[in-house]
Parts: sequence; structure tokens; C-alpha cells
Amino acid sequence: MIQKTIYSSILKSKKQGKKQFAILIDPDKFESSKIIKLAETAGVDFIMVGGSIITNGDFNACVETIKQLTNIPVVLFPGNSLQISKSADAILLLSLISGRNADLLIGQHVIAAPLLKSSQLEIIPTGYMLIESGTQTAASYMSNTLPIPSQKDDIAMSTAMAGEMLGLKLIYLDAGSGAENGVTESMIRKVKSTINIPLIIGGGINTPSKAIAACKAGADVIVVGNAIEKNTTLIKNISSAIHKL
Ligand code: 1GP
Repeated sequence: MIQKTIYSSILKSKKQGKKQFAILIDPDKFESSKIIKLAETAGVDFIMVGGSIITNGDFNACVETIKQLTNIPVVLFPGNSLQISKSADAILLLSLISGRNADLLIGQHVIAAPLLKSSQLEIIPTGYMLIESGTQTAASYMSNTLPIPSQKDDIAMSTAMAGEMLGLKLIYLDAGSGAENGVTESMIRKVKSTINIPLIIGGGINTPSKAIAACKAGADVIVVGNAIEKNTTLIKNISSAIHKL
């Protein structure tokens, strides 16, 4: 019997006021075990795998390789229903609630449901919200949705509230991979004040101080992808910074 404990560990950390750190692996760029070893040493809480588009990577092989290398839980963060691997531990079942694209609110989920049902994956229903970041991101283009304007805290708050009322278990505010401007502290703070479920923040976090600021504003989990591809020492630096909070 597979233990499905990832969501409960997020809830437990939230209750204790402990922040969690996830690294995001893009299967197109995953080349070596080095990054996974660094994640282990740094005490990374989760490894997320996914991307808006995969061109040359093998999604399933990437997940299997990571699973062989580490006991850190592997959580799928799928850009579409092709990005499902039964070898992972859990999946963020994303509903793109910032957008009005029915396919990403329910369509892809219908396609994926039988496969997910037959898997051992822990399913974590997640309200996924793209936040405008200065330039158009791959996530916004590929999803054919408009992100929420970065200064419109009220829209973000109402969207997150609706997501929680619909029964979603996490809210993920994402400025998009490599975003120039991350989600503002003001928006994080206000969204946090309106929901009880855990809050994930990602997109453009490339220094320990940005990660700390997002945590202090209310993030329960910080996700970093782009920056650690460029500078692997950030894995340790960001992890120790937010785990000390
Ligand atoms: C992207 O939130 C993730 O969907 C992570 O963003 O790659 O900018 O760290 P970065």
C-alpha cells in the first residue's frame, strides 16, 4: 500500500509555520544526477517535474531516473495530460482558475482521469493562477489564457477564494518560469489572508531574499526552477534560508 502523505505533510508544515522548498525540473533540461544530489544535501522538500512544453525530453524517463536517485518525493506539475508518469509520488491536478480556457479547467482532466485513477499517484487538486509578470510567459501562451494583472490583488483574492470554495486543496500563484517580476508581496499577502488552504508561490524567484520575502508575505511552499538551472548553489542557499524561518 503506497502512503499518500505529501498533502498531509504540506498541511502539517503549514500548521507548524514551517516553509517548504520545491525545485522544479524541466525534463528538456534534465541532464545529470548532480542537481538531485544537491537537492538531497540541501534538504529540498519536493522535486516537481513538468513544463509548459517538452521538446526533446522524455517525461517518464526523467521521472523514473529521479525516483531511482532519491527518496525526496516527486510531484508532477503537468503542462498538459501527456505529462503523467505513474512512477511519481503525486500530481498537482491543476485547474487553471485564472483563465477561461475550459480545456484547462476540466477538459484535460477528463482525458487524464482514467489513467490517474488506475495509478497510485496521490492526487492534489490545485487552483493554478497565472499572474502577469511584465512579458508574456510560455505558460500564458501555451494555455491560451490571460494572466491576472499583477496589480489586481482583488481579482487574485476572489479567484483564490472561489478555488477554495470549489474544494481545491492548494492555491499556486505563478508568475511563470523565468519571470522578470515575481508575484508581488502585496498580492501574496492578500491572497493568503483570504484562504485557509496552503499557498504555493513560484515564477522568477532567483535569490534567497526573494524567497524569504515571498514566505514572509504568506507563501507556504516556494518553487524554483529557472534560477537553479543557471546556478545550482542556489539550491542550498534558498533551502537553508527558508528552512530557517
Ligand atoms: C514555473 O513557478 C515555476 O511554473 C517556477 O518558476 O522557473 O521562474 O523558478 P521559475
